[in-house]
Amino acid sequence: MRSLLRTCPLCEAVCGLTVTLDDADRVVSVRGDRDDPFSKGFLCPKGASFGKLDDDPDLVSTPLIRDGDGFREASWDEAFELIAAAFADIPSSSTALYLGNPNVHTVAGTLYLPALIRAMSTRHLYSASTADQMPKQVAAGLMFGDPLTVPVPDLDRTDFLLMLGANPLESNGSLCTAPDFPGRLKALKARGGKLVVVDPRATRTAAIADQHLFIQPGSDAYLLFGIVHTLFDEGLTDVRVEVAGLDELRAAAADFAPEAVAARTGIAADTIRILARELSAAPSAAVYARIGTCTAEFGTLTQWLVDVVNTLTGNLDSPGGAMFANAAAGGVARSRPFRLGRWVSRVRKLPEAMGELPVATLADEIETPGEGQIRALVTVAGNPVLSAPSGARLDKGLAGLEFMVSVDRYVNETTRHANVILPPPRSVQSPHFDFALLQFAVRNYARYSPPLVALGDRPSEAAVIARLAAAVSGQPHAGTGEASPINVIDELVIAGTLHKAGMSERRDELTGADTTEQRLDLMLKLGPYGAWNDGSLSLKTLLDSPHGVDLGALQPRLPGVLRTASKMVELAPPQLLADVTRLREGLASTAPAMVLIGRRQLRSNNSWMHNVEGLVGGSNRCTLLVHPDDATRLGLGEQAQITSAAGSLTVPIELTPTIMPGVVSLPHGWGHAASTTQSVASAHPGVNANVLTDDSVVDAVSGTAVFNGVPVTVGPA
Ligand SMILES: Nc1nc2c(c(=O)[nH]1)N[C@H]1C(S)=C(S)[C@@H](COP(=O)(O)OP(=O)(O)OC[C@H]3O[C@@H](n4cnc5c(=O)[nH]c(N)nc54)[C@H](O)[C@@H]3O)O[C@H]1N2
Ligand SMILES: Nc1nc2c(c(=O)[nH]1)N[C@H]1C(S)=C(S)[C@@H](COP(=O)(O)OP(=O)(O)OC[C@H]3O[C@@H](n4cnc5c(=O)[nH]c(N)nc54)[C@H](O)[C@@H]3O)O[C@H]1N2
Ligand code: SF4
Ligand SMILES: [Mo]
Repeated sequence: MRSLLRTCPLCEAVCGLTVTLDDADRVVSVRGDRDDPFSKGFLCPKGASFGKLDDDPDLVSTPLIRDGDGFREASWDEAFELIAAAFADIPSSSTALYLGNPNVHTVAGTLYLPALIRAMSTRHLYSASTADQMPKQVAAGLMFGDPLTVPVPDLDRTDFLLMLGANPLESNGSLCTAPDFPGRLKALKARGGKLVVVDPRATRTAAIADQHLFIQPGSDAYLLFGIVHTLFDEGLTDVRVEVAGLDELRAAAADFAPEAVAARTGIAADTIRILARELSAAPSAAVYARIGTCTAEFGTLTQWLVDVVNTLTGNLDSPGGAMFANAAAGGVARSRPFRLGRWVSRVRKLPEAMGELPVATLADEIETPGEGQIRALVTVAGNPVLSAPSGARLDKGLAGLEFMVSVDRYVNETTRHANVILPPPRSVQSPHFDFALLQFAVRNYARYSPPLVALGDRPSEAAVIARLAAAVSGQPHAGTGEASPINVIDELVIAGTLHKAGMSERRDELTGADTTEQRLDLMLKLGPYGAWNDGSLSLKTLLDSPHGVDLGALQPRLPGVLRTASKMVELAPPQLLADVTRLREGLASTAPAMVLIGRRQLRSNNSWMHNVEGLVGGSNRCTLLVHPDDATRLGLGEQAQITSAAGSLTVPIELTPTIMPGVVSLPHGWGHAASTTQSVASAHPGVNANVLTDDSVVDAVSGTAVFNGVPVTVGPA
């Protein structure tokens, strides 16, 4: 038995874990690491199940190759030969890549997918981002010049937090890396601060708030514009950073007086005015909005208005307000301002964002004949059949592809369509560093976890992705040692980075057990706290501090982080003002009689944690939340039939007064197919919420899927 330290890879809260392994390298217990300076011992039920997930007997452990209706086990060489041969016959413009959410949590995803993306050399790049946070990134890109420069609420110091469309008591937070988010909210209240939650459902987070406001789904942009209008109207603005576009913004807000948006949002005009006054009067305040407001009709406008309010109230880049983290191994600073829509999708002409096309048009691109029609697909850590809009349509599309490769742990609803499945090793065999999530942390912090268990004869996930990059692009992929694809990629990246920094002679100073660790060493040394910069941080200092290193509270970073051409915060980007016209037209519209929203469940994570007994059942059931008044009015029994423009489902209902009348809520990630190897999940299948979501409806600016505010009809089953 031995106890080792590792960061939890299961959500964005990056908690430190103490993992006890037995002599056969199996995880026997998991505790929160009390000496982690950021998470201080916090652990949620998912983190506690890390061992069960890591040791699930249904995990794929060798490459699988399609064989009739099923799969057979194959060697790595055979699997990659098959992939290389298939891709040699298909033009790269007819190949596509879909990247799922767990890539944000793996070293392989952050450091090696760029090579795979380059190797595929196709415009068909899709990811879970356009079913998630792309509106936030587009808004940040247009306002600050860099889509990764996303401000986060300074949770530990703020006096007033306005939270829209987030439920961190279940999700543990997103685009706001904050271990023990619940504890941080309680501390906010304990120091006399105020928490206001805006949500069509009285969630567990709403239950601990000082005030909860029900809102008509999809109308957050109206509420925020009402606040912006009031700030101008009542002379409450206090802009403390250099901004461009203030006059255009004021003009755009003119039509959105609280009285004009009250009916659309379901929030009284007086309440909106008071919110504006409170945000302006608080010594410090932050507005934070997440998934409920991103995957909605006006997702990007909403994310823009969040930071407009933060700016107008003097809280952008100010302690207790909305601040920018300074990550130890952050991304490379962009040289040119972010641009949106550099190209458009083939079929629906939807805009490119950050090099990606919207996942809401993936099925169109598979189904629609013509040059550039998708014939082959690679998925890495994604389950779009359950996570993308119009999932049933995508399910059919994937079945008809000429060739599909999936890098994934499971045979599931998506990967069952693959010709080849390439499994990553167990989590305990993978290193961990949060390259992406620490850019959105509420405190600057760094922690590195080397693999806890040796790989044995399995390749790392990084090596799998590197070899895949070589195989799909006709490069030699079978080499070992210095000739292995991963080494070739790493040496190129290291040489390029050193050259750019004018430090080419320092190659030999990089330390690490392999070239992946050497890349981390390089990023840390060149980073803001780095040994080759102003500080002392390196791979070695992190290895010497396995509980993690606290790098202090967030510091003001403007104007340094701005990449806009004006070198100012852009308050009125033309691409956003253009969509305000659409928003204005919607002022007069009335909400559909019944709309669908989503929800997250504490012991779940999207589609892939339903195969562990302890994580299914109890409160984690796939039910439709319905208000009792609606149930009576609609004559509902135990089950309801719910129908949208895209599809129809029969689902058990759960009556609760916590949901707004006229709104029903269904969690996503369920709808497990029988023909997978996930024995526990297929015994608790639930229904696929994305049969109901409609891929023809997107947030116009970013192309992001709309999961909240979907018009539906509900009746007895
Ligand atoms: N209706 C509705 N739909 C939604 C949402 C919603 O709120 N409502 N939310 C959206 C959001 S926010 C997101 S992020 C997306 C998620 O969309 P996806 O990322 O497509 O879906 P996941 O269910 O997260 O699938 C993750 C896959 O990665 C695999 N996996 C897990 N760990 C690893 C690993 O270490 N390596 C590899 N290679 N594979 C691994 C799992 O087996 C699973 O197949 O869903 C979106 N879909
Ligand atoms: N336990 C658990 N944790 C997770 C996940 C999980 O599946 N389970 N998924 C992870 C992922 S991928 C992500 S992206 C994050 C997301 O993290 P969060 O953004 O906190 O996600 P949710 O818990 O779904 O909270 C969204 C809230 O938005 C509300 N909502 C719906 N529509 C609207 C609307 O139009 N306006 C407003 N104001 N509110 C609305 C919903 O009722 C819900 O309470 O969670 C991550 N963490
Ligand atoms: S909150 Fe997230 S990071 Fe922390 S233990 Fe739970 S799943 Fe892991
Ligand atoms: Mo997500």
